[in-house]
Amino acid sequence: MNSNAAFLKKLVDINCVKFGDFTLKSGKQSPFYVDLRNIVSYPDLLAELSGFFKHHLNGNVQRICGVPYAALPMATAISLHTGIPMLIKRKETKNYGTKKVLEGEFNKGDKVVVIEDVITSGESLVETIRELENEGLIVEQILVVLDREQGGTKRLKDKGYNITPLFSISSLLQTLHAENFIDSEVVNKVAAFLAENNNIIPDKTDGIKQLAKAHHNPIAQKLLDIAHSKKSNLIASVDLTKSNDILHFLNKVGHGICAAKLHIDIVEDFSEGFISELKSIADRHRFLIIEDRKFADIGNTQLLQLSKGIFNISSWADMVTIHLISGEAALKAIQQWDNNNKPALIPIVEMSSEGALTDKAYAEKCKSFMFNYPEVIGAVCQTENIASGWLKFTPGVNLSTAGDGKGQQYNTPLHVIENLRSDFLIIGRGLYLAEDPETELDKYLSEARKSSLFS
Ligand code: 5IU
Repeated sequence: MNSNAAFLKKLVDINCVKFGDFTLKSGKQSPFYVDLRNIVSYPDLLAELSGFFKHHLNGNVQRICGVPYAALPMATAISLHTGIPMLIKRKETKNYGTKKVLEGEFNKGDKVVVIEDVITSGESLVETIRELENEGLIVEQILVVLDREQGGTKRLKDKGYNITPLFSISSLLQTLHAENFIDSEVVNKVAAFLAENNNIIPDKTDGIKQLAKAHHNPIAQKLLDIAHSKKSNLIASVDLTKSNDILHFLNKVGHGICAAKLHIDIVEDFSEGFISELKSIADRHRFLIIEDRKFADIGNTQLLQLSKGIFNISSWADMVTIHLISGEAALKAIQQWDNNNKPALIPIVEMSSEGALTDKAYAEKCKSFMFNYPEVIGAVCQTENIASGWLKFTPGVNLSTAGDGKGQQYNTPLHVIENLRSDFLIIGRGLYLAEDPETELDKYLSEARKSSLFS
């Protein structure tokens, strides 16, 4: 018996691979079951496995990262075997604010190998990779113990990743059958199952659904739910100055946006009637309202600006933008504010305009405290990465990247999604100045839907 066959046989012996009738999480019946976690009870097997991994490892890999939990001991074994340092990716960062996504030392640009136990649709690997890349790591290689041959490996390859499964279910069957450990009936049953389930398409929007469920803030949950059901992460920035123009425009594009962003102080004919019409359009088309007020004063003044004056912003805005220039105390004042109608806060960490003073050091300072406040749901930024689970909103988005001659700098939707890794795209003149905003909206939507929020 060769070493592969002996190893695979041992996996069956210790119940990591079972044949029979199993009900999967999806409710589907499966003739086999794989769970490699039990391998931790067999250090000799773990050591053998790390030998297989080492054989496939690229020479230039600088860090090893296992996907929790099953692959963590595997990554540790490889690290001990090769001397390559390991990183631990936290599983639970989403609800933990400022806690680190990764434990262990690394530099941006380090090449990492991701270790996974089993790949099915590839969904969880896609999420892990995204988080590693958000931290500045380069995913050089992905090594997986067992490919269930249900579409995941192809999915990762199509995305351009170098992924190698050590074994596949078919090779496992063949090997075990050749050694007479399983009979033809089992082989045929599994083969029939694989033929029927060779391309599990993960629910395209499962990621965003999960994100919505896990989010600490109900307004963010609502925004994500809307984005999920409309499959749109577009926010229309409606910088029109007449209330009828605003309402008319939103009636046209409302079906394809998850939020409308306003500057209420530029509306020439503001009235309470305008707000009630705005809200009814928002209800009808299911989108939220952001007031881009960019609060930037001391705590007490901000509370007055939020709730007093003719605009009474907190009575209608779901979200507001806020500068953190006055420091943490101003956020704390909003946190301690006794008001049932508190809008969610979107701090401005970086601005899109040429020569903006929001540099790296400023962004770091903002990020050092803003996630401690439950009202904060994410940030407005350009290049900065936002802690996993918080939302990244990016303005300065246009299909044409020529500036506006007044300092605005534009990026294309695809650049913003793929390179800046933003969750929500804020489009102003690109939409409301278009001759036919609805047709233009479709163009933006088809780009915006390439976001990993929907994949
Ligand atoms: N906006 C920016 N950049 C920023 C921030 C806000 O453009 O950094 I903070 C606002 C200004 C305007 C909208 O209301 O987003 C962008 O409109 P255009 O797409 O028309 O440039």
